[in-house]
Amino acid sequence: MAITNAEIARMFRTYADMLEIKGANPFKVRAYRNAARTIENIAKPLEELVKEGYDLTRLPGIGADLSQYIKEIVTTGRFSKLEEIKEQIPPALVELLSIEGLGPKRIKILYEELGIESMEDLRRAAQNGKIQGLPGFGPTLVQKILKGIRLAKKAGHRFKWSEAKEYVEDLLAYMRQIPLTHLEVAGSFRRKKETVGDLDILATAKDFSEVIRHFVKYPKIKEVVSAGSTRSTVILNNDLQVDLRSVEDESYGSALHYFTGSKAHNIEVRKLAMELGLKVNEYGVFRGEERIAGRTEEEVYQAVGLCYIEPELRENRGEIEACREGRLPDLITLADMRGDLHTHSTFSDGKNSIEEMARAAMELGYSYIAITDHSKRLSVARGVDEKKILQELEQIDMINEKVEIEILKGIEVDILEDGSLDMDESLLRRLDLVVGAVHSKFNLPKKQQTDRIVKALQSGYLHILAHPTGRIIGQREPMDLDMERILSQAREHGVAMEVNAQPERLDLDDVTIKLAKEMGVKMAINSDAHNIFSLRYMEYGINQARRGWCEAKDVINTLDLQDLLRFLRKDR
Ligand code: DGT
Ligand code: CA
Ligand code: CA
Repeated sequence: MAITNAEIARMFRTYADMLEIKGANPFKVRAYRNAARTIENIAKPLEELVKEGYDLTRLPGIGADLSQYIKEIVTTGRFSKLEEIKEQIPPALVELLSIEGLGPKRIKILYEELGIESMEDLRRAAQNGKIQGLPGFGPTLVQKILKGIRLAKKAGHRFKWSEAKEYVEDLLAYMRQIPLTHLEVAGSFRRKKETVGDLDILATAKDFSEVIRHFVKYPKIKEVVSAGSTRSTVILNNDLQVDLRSVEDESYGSALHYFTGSKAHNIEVRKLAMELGLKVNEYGVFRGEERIAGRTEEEVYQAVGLCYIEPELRENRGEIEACREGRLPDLITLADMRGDLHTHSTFSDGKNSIEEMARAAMELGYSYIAITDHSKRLSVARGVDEKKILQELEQIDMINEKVEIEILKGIEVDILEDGSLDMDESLLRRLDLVVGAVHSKFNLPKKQQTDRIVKALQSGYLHILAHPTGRIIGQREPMDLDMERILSQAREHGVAMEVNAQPERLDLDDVTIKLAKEMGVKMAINSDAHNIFSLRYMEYGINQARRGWCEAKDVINTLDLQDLLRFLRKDR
C-alpha cells in the first residue's frame, strides 16, 4: 500500500509531540512541526516525488535530515526514530498536549509522579484529588484540566476533508482488489464537508462475506472494532474510524442515500414520503410491504416526487424546496475554472519562481494566473516593498513574452489596523489585480473589525477580499464581523469575496458563500498556493463553493481573460 502524505505528516507531528514531552530543544520540535505542515499541504504524494528523484530539500522546512527520514518512510513504511522514542514514552501521553494548561513539563511530572499515561488516567487522577498538590498543580489548574478533558471529549477529533481523501483513495484501491459491484464513500465525505468525523463506506458484491474478510485485513488498520456478516467498523492507524456496510444491489440506491445524509436532509425526505403514504429506509422505498424503489438514488428521489439532489446540497438548507420549484443550482465544477487569482512566488514567501508557477498553472489548463505576493508590512512573509514590486512587474513582463498563459500583475496587500492598504496608491494603480487581506489584529471588537474591512472595500483599489474571516480550522476562530454589511459593501464596490481553497482555511465557509450568492456578491475561488503543487488546492475550494450553492456565473475566475479584465478594470 502506498504511504500518503497525511501519514508522513502525522508521524512527524507525533514525533515532535514526543520530543517535546521528552524536553528536547524547542527548535528541533518546531522543525518537525513545520515539516509536517509542509507535507500535508503538498498536493502530490511525496512517494511519487521521491520516485521521480525530486530534491525534497527544495520544499519549505525540509532539510537534509528530514529529506532522509522521508525517504526512509516512503521506502520502508517506517520511521525508526519514532519507533525508538515510543519505547521511552507512552504514545497516549501525546493526546494530553491538547488540553489547555498542560504543557510538556507538566505532562512529564504527571507521568513520572503518578504514572499517568492517557486522558482516562488523567481524568481519574484529577477526580480522585491525586493531582492537586503536585508541584505547580493548584486547585485552579485542576479545574482547568477537568474542563479541558470535557472539551476534548465533546469536540472529538475531526479530519480535514483533504486528509480523509488521501486515506479514502488508498483504502478504495485496496478494496478494489476483490470483485465488487459498487463501492462508494457516503457520509459527510461524499457531501464534501470541510471536516469529516468518520468514513461511511458502502459496497455491494456477489460474495458479502468476502467483502468484510478483505476489509478487516487492510494493512493500515489499528483496531477492528467489529466485524459481522454485512458490516464492520475499524480504526485506521491515524485514528480515523471507518464503517463499512454491504447491501444487496436492489437496495444500493437507498443505502447510499441513507448513509450519505445529512441526517437533517434524510428526515425531510422521509416526511415527504410519509405524506405520500410511503416508507423510506436504507433498504428501499416501500408502499406497504412492496419495494417500489431503491436500486439507484435517482429512483429514490423520484419515488418521493423529487429530482436528484447533489450530495453537497443535502444539508436541509432549502434544497428540497428548490428542487420542487425547479430552481436547484447548476453547481460549479473544477472544469469551469479558467485561472487562479491568488498565488505567491519567491518574491515573497512562495517557494517557486514566477515562471515555474505560470508553467504549472498552464499544465492545469488555465488561461491566466495572478501572482499576488505579500506587501511589505508582512515581514514574516518577506513582503515586497515599493521598490521590489517594480522589479517583480518587470520580471512578469519578461516572462509573459515567453509563456502561453497570461500572468496578471497582482499583490496581496495587507489591510492595516485602521483599514488603510499597505502600499503606495500610485503603485496599486499600476497593477492588474489587488487582493486585500487581514493578517494581524484578528481580535478587534466587531464594529471596529467590520469598519476596518469596509474601509478597505471602499478604497476603490480592491478587487478581491482574501480569506475574509481569517479562520483556520481547529486553530483560529473567524474574526467577529458583521458579515451582511461586508457583503453588501462588497457588492456595492464591485469587490469579489474569496473562497480560499487552502484545506485549513476554506474561508468563506459554505453558509456564508450561500448568503453571498443570494445577495448577488461575486466570488473568486483561489488556491493561495505558495508552491506549484498547492495550485491543486483549487479542488477543495470548489467543494466548499458547491456546498454554498455556487454556480460558474457567480465566480469571476470562470470568466475568460477578456471578460475578467473587464471586471478588473475599475475606476480608480
Ligand atoms: P460525520 O461523520 O460526523 O462527519 O457526519 P456524517 O454525516 O457522515 O454522519 P455519520 O457518520 O454519523 O452517519 C452517516 C450518515 O448516516 C448520516 O449522514 C445520515 C445517516 N444517519 C446516521 N444516523 C441517522 C439517523 O439516526 N437517522 C437518519 N435518518 N439518518 C442517519
Ligand atoms: Ca461519517
Ligand atoms: Ca459513521
